[in-house]
Amino acid sequence: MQPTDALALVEYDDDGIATAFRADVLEGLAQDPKAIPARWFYDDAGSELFEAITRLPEYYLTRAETSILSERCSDFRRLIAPGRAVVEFGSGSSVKTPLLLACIEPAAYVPLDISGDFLRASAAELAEKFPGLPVHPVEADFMKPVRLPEAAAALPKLGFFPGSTIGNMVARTAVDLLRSMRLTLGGDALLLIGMDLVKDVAELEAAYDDAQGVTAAFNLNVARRINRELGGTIPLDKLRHVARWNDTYARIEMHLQALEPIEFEVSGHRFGLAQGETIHTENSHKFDRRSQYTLLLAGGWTPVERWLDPDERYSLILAEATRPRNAP
Ligand code: AVI
Repeated sequence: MQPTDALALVEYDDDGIATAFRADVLEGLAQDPKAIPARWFYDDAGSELFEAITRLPEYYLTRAETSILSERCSDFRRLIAPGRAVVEFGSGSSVKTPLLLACIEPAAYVPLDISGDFLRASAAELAEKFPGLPVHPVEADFMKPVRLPEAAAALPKLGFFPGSTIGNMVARTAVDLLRSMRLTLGGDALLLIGMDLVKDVAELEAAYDDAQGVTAAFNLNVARRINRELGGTIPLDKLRHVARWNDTYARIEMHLQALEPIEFEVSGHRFGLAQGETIHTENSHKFDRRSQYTLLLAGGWTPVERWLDPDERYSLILAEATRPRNAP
């Protein structure tokens, strides 16, 4: 995974120090412009802050997606036959996943996550809610093809990738992921994927720079984590959270911007930021129908149906694995 992309394998050495974290941070801070991959947001504090973000009035994504999932059950039942193994990419959400599972009569549920702790907790919660449903959690980096447990491998699959997490990846990484999902899920698979939409810039920027400052705390937490885990000396009070729309790439970018010139160390290496210089910490791409279809098709998925929430701010798309055929 190259810098600025989300979600990759985390490797821990014998001392329990995230060697991949150190490598990414040192490499990213040596770059111009500086960047740290967004996946490092999600330590315990960062995951809690993200949960708090999903409840903010400005952060419409989670509520919009949940409303589509609860209102479109009859459509899902029509398009997704019973008996599929639902393979969720990332540990399941306690609200969204049950809405889908209760609707479509799955034969198994397979949550995939790189973090064993989150995975076990959410799998146990799900198993309790759906006592008759076989649950097979798999601890794996889903950015690469994953071998599924035998009991699920024999069933037709429905991939589930909610939350617009695909938007945190640059196009090349998003296409790699979609192609690897197709390998994981098989040629007869379906994929239900959430994707946020391009909209009014003020509304987008507010969603990523909320009045209570929760997103600012989420962004700054990665610098706090560097100080704690990598012997960093980043002066947190000299950094400010910036969320800005990049129209060329159709994405909200989050940055940490230096309020004055600063110097600091990370793992014994010295770095500096000029006043106004930033560390780029996240991309959150937004889509329209055409850009969604182009991305899905490039990744080997043919769109079947697309739903919007009542305010038309967010979309959920059902796609099927594209069958190999000669195209003109
Ligand atoms: C996880 N991901 C889809 C969130 C997003 O909206 O891009 C992460 C996030 N960053 C700031 N607020 C939320």
